Amino acid sequence: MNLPILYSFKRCPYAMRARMAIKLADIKCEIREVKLNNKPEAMLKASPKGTVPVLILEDVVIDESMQVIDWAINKKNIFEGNLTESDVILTNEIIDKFDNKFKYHLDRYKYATRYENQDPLLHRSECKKILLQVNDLISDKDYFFGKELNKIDISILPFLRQFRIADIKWFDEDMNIPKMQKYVHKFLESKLLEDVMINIEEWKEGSDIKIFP
Ligand SMILES: N[C@@H](CCC(=O)N[C@@H](CS)C(=O)NCC(=O)O)C(=O)O
Repeated sequence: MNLPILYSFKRCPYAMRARMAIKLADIKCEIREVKLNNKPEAMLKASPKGTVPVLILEDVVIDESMQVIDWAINKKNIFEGNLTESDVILTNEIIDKFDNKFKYHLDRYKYATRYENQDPLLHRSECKKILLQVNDLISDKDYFFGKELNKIDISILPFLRQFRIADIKWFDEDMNIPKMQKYVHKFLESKLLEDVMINIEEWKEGSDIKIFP
């Protein structure tokens, strides 16, 4: 049987969260690192919208990161049964908030020059407002819901990492949301992040097969 093919880009937060789910589920894939300014024909043929991650299975193409995560969770029952019904509802609400509102302001903070007439600090303060709301919901243990890693952690932490990178000193020293800062740092020091942030040469037609994880 052919391995699933995963088109990925190391620093893309969407691809990162998909790789984390695949790593946790330990599903072997052929990983193809792409450059966003030079997307392979084969990827665009499978998914013309041209975003990563793209996961190609025998019978279906999954080109939305949350769907890749759900596929991996369901296939291997990772995170099985450790959440209440209201935690599941909260998970969906928070992921939605990050994918839409937070990401909107994050892009205009981190990549302000790509947008016209945008004040990056205004967008940073909008992001901070969201973080303050979310902060009240985070446990004081290692992960969002306590001691166990869950879908919510792998889904939102890549965006928090990106937010920090926009101004590391401000995030670490001046943001002043200690629980959130601790939550992000725990992730930055994790083996899971190390395992998914591997350097892989750009894939071209005919490249050697690289297996992940
Ligand atoms: N909703 C998509 C978004 C994926 C996405 O936007 N990925 C970015 C990279 S971080 C991308 O591929 N952008 C296309 C481009 O820059 O050409 C998902 O969750 O998979």
